[in-house]
Formats: sequence, structure tokens, C-alpha cells
Amino acid sequence: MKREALALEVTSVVLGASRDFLAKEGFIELLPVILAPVTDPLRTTPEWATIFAYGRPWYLTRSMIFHKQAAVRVYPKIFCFSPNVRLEPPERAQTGRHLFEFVQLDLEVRGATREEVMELGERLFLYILAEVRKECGKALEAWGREVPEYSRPFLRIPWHKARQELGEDFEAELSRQSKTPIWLVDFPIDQREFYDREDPEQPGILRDMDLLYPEGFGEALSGGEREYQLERIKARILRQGLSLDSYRPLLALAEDGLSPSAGFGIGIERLVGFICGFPHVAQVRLFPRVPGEEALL
Ligand code: ASN
Repeated sequence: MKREALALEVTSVVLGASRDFLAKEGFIELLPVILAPVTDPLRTTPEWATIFAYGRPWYLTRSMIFHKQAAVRVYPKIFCFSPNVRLEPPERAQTGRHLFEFVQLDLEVRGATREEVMELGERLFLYILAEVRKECGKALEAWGREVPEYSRPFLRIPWHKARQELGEDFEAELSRQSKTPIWLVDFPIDQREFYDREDPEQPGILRDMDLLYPEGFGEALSGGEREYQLERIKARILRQGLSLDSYRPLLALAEDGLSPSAGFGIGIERLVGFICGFPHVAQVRLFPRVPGEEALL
């Protein structure tokens, strides 16, 4: 089988397995939002993709984070295969992990704790791997890749500890050294976005997490508990040096009442790339959008 066809088959099984699993867990699927008056601030991606219509700018969705917080007011468990446009700098073309258009499976649970969504994430990930093994195991083996098997719970390491033990490049190092997926938890407040909830018991530390793939495949999943109280959200926006005015739609929602929630997003191309053992996520997509590169179609 051609590499492109294998990638399509695995992607299709990953999408189907995710839907199956989440439906059994009581989730409903949202249609994606492509254009929004407010989207993820993402401190590491300074460029914004914007279109002007009806007298105002609209942003191409960088993540559905605020829509997820709004959606759990209506329904307690939601997910979406969300296309995201992030104008990554061209230097990120060769990381093997960045496309400027990609899809994430983004989910949110009203009233959940970080630990609850971590547990859900582990079970979801293992379910997807088992389904891929069943449906595409032979094709992958012919390609020279065995679908790995892991058992949960996965190890957890606090951000500060990982940095102390492994130095500046600790995230890549942890992913390279690890034989199983591993959680990085408790990021310092200034390392992440304003919507990640500060731990009331550890000021300056967030109730958030990333899951890292083993074998050097890097970040798999990112999420956490959310700030949901108006005053806390305002304080966090200002702390990041952002303007309250840019986040007016979110503040209006918070004023009306947001629920506590937790959730995460899993990049689909990275997940399929990891399962297939591809060195670059561009190999997963038929029409990849590599930062700074031309596309034929
Ligand atoms: N999906 C992520 C989350 O739920 C946000 C992101 O993609 N930046 O926290």
C-alpha cells in the first residue's frame, strides 16, 4: 500500500474510533467553528489569520477553547474535530510537528477536574490504538511499524521537576527518553494561556497538562481546567499584557455565568503520524499546509 493510502486509512479509523468511544462516554459532537470574533491567544504563534467582513475582523479559529467553554453551558460533554489555522513561522516547517492548518479533536467536560479528563484521555488514546491495531495492524506491519501497546495510568511529572532534571530542552528530551506516553503537569502560570486555571492551592501553578508521545514524537495532547470566574479571567488577561477589549465576547459570557470545566485537544495529524511512525506530520495529510511552503492543491 502507498504511504498516502495508509495514512488515509489510519486517519479514518482514528476518527471513527474517537467518535465511537466518546459517544459511549456520553459526549455529543459539535460542528466546527471556522471564523470567530475571538479565538485562542496562543502566545507562541504571534501571527493571526484574519478576514474582514461586515465591517469587522474575523479570526480563523486557532482553537475552539472559548466555544468549548460556551458549549458546556448547553451540554455537559462535548467534542469537535476542529480545523485550526495557526500561522506558524516558516522556521517551524522542519520540526516535523507543525502544519499551519491542522485538525484537533477538542473536547470539554462541565464540572470535571484535570485528573478526570486525564483519565479519559488515557482511555481514549488506548482505545484508538486498539482499534487501529485491529483495523490497520497488518498494513502497518507491512510498512514496518507495529502499533505500540501501553498500560495506564501513564507516568506524570511536574513541569519544574522535568526542567530541573533534564534542562532547557526537557520536553523534547522527555519524549525522546520515554518508552511510554508521559504526562507533564503543573505548568508555571506564565508559560501558558490565560484560560488555564491557576491552582488555588499552589499559586503560580496551573491545573493543566500535556501528554507527550514516546520515541521523540513530542506533544500529543494539551489541556487542563479552565478559569471561569469573571474577575479571575480579567486578572489573567491583564497579567498576560492583553487587552480586555479584545476578549469582550468571552467576558460577556463569563458575566452571564460560565461553568467550571476541563478538557483537552489532541492533534489528529500528530496522532496519526505517531501511529504510523512518520517523521513529518505533512505525510499524514493529502493536502498538507507546511509553514512557509507552497502547496500544489
Ligand atoms: N485544545 C486546547 C485545550 O483544550 C487548547 C489549544 O489548542 N491551544 O486546552
